[in-house]
Amino acid sequence: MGRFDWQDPFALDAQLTDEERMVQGAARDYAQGELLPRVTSAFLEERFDREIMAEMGALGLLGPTIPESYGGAGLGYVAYGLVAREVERVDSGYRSAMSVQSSLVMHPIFAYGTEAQKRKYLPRLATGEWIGCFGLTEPDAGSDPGGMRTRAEKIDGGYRLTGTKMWITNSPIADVFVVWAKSDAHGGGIKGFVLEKGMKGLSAPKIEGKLSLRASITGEIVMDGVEVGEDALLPEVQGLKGPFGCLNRARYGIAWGTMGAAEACMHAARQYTLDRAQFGKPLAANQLVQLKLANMETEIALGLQAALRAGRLFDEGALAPETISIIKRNNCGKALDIARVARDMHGGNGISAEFHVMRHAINLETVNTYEGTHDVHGLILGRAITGIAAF
Ligand code: TGC
Ligand code: FAD
Repeated sequence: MGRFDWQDPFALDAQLTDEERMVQGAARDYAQGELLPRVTSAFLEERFDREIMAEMGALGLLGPTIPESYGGAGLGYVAYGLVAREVERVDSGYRSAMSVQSSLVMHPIFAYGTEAQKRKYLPRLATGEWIGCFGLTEPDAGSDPGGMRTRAEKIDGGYRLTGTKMWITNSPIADVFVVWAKSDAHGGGIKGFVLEKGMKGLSAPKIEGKLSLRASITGEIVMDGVEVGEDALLPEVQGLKGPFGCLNRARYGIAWGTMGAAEACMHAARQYTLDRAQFGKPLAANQLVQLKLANMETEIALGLQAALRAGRLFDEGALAPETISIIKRNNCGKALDIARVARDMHGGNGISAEFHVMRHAINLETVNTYEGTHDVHGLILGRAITGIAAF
C-alpha cells in the first residue's frame, strides 16, 4: 500500500511531466516570494501594482499557451492551470489580472486576429509591457451577453463603436481593449474589435469601493463614438462563440486557481488549529475541527484531480465546454465554502487581514460570480443533461 500524503492524496505531482513541475515550481517561488509580501497592503489600499504584469511576463506566465514565435511560452493547458493555482494561492485578484491577459486578450488576438494584429500585440502583451482587458459584460447584459447594446456602425474605412462595458478587469490601466459589439455590417452579429488607449471617445473609469478582489483593478469601458479602421476588427470569428471560446480557457484556469486559494485556506486552518489550544488541548484535537479539515481535504483533492483530467483533455483537443462548467462551478463553490469555514476556524483572528483567510473568502465571492455565475453554469449543465434551455 502507498503512504498517505495529506498535501497530495492522489499523488497529483507524480502525474505531471518534468516541464509542468518546473513551471509550477517557478510560479510558486514567484508567487510566494514576490506576490505574498505585498498582497495585504494592496488589498487594504485597493491597489494593483502595474509592475506585476512585467514581472509575470519576464517569467513567461502571460500567454503561456501562445506559441513562442509570438512571444508566448508554448506550454500546454495543464501548465497553464498549475500557474493559476500558484498565483491564486496568494490572491484571486492577481490570478484575475493574469487570466484576463492570457485567455481573454492574447487568446482572441491569436485565434481570431490577422497576422498583423498578432505581430503587433502579442509580443508586448506577453512581456507585460502592454496590459489588456476584455469587454463583454454591460450594465444591462451580464449573464445574458447576447443582450448587449454596444454597436459597431460601418463608416468609411472602418467602424464607429458606441456603448458601455461594465465590471471590466484591468480596464483603467489597459493599453489594449478587446471589446465585443453587434456589428451592422455583419448582419447585427457579434464581432470582436481591438481598441487602444488614447483613442478619441474611449475612456475607462475605475469602479471604486469594491469589497472583493481589491488587489485587482476593475472599471468600465465607455465608447462614445470611437472610430477605428478595418484593422481593428478581429476577422476570424462571428457570434457569441467568439467570446465564449476565450471564456472556456479562463474558466478552466479558474477551476485550478480556486483550488489554490482553497489549499491556502485549508493549510492555514490546519496550522492555526494545531497551534491554538482551548479547553486544555489544541483545537485540532476536536472531532468537529478534524471533520472540517477532512471535508476540505476531500473537496480539494477531488477538485484538483478533476482539473488535471480536464487539462489533459484540453491538450488532446477533447475538452467539452460543459465539462469546464462542471469544474468551474464545483471548484469555485467548494473553494468559497472552504474559505468561509477556514475563516470561522480562525475565530476572531480570522477577520484580520494578517491571517489571509477572510481576504480569500471575500475574493471568492467574485470568482463564484464572474465568468458565468455558479447558477448559470448549473443551467448550462441542465441544458446539456435535458436538452432544454432553462435560462
Ligand atoms: P447559446 O445559444 O448557448 O450560444 C451562442 C453561440 O455560442 C456558442 N457557444 C459556445 N462556443 C464555445 N464555447 C462555449 N462555451 C460556448 N457556449 C456557447 C454556441 O454554440 C452558439 O454558437 P452558434 O454558432 O450557434 O451561434 O447562447 P445563449 O445566449 O443562450 O447563452 C447562454 C449562456 C448562459 C450559456 C451564456 O450566455 C453564458 O455563458 N453566460 C455567462 C456570461 C459570462 O460568462 N460572462 C463572462 C464575462 S467575462 C468575465 O467575467 C471575465 S472575469 C475575468 C477575470 O477577472 O478573471
Ligand atoms: P446578473 O446576470 O444580473 O445575475 C444576477 C443573479 O441572477 C445571479 O445570481 C445569477 O446567477 C442570476 N441569474 C441570471 N440569470 C438567471 C436565470 N436565467 N435563471 C436563474 N438565475 C439567473 N466581465 C467582462 O466582460 N470582463 C471582465 O473582465 C470582467 N471582470 C469582472 C471583475 C469583477 C470584479 C466582477 C464582479 C465581474 C466581472 N465581469 C467581467 C462581469 C461578470 O462576468 C458578471 O458580473 C457576471 O457574468 C454576472 O453578470 P451580472 O453581474 O450582470 O449578474
